[in-house]
Amino acid sequence: MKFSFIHTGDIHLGRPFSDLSEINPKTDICNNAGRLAFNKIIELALLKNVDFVLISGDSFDNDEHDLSAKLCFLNGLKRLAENGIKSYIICGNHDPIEMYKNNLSYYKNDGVINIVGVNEDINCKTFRENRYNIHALSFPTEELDNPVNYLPKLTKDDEKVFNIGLIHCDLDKTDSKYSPVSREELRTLGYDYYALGHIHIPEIKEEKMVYCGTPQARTKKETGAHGCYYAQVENKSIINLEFIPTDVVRFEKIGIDCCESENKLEVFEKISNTVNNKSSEVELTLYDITLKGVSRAYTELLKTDSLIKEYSENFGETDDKNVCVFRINNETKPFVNEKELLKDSGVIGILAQAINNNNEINIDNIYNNISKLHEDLYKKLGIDTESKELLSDSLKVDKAEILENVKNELKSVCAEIYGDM
Ligand SMILES: [Mn+2]
Repeated sequence: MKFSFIHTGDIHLGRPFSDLSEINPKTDICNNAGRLAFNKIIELALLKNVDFVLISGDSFDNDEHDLSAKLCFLNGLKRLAENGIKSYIICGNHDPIEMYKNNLSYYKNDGVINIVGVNEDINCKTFRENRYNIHALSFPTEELDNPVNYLPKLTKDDEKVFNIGLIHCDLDKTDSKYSPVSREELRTLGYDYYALGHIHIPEIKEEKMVYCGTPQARTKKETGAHGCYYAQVENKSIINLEFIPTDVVRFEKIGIDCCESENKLEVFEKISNTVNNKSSEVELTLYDITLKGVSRAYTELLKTDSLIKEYSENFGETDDKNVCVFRINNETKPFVNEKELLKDSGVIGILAQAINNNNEINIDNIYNNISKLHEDLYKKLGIDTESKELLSDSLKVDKAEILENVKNELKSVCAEIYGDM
């Protein structure tokens, strides 16, 4: 008893890229990426000659179902059908059944293409085939409660074959509007594979519970490779579960150390060298850069209105490679002369000396020194003895809390001055 399938979902056809507003890198590629990624999945299904394709909800991004998105989806499913590959599709929170009902003439279930809840008055359905059952649950509207309230437990006959749950849900959540469910609850269903949708980052949550992720990332949060899962089943167990990338455009985050950079130009050159030395595995890799470290370029970077705009104008066009910087986040720290800090007569000086003197920072000493500093300040400001005593009493009461605060302050000041310690 052998068969294979592809698990995809969260295709979000029609969804534009976000986070690219400031610059426009190769807009055409980005505009077509979602459709191209879906087409790659269809090609993959044909190449692997799988028995069926699972789509775990959110095929479309919104109720518009614009014509090119509809065409892309329907043509893909038709190509599968023409090659004897069935498709099982559920509706998610972005494309619930009620949206398909507005476009009913486009979507006709024929036993080969199956969109659960469209052309029928149910939202939960079990497809019983020779070698497998698929228990599928669609969102009727944009919200749904716990999926185990709908999905069936297995009968004796069901247990003879491989059982798949096709579910759009928020796993490990309790307060979600989008079909929240715990792993324990899912396990009680006793299925052999849970084809999950809703979360856009691909992840095998545990042996049988898999989020396929979106085949094409659209936002800077969706970093890394995106694709689908290809599964081979033999004798009621999965003998191979493989993640196959299908993305055309990829978001990557990199941190760049600016310790050695004297000015903005040097920072920009470093960014440019870094990204141009990377090879893109896809048509376009979009880099989200974070500048780090203590740098002499700090003030110049800080004063620049839009680093990404300035970088793109001067460095963006020079490369014809398939990499592009789309965001520059400045987290550098100011360069500080340690000797100057040690000479400081205020709190900073006390902290700097404490750090300089000892690896084991003596918090009591710091506290006493700061108290002394305050005392001098009271004298200067002419605060009378009584109110000073009251203040210092209250300080004593909260000493533990104050020390904790000083400790935290100290940590953040250290990180600011010396970089992360
Ligand atoms: Mn969703």
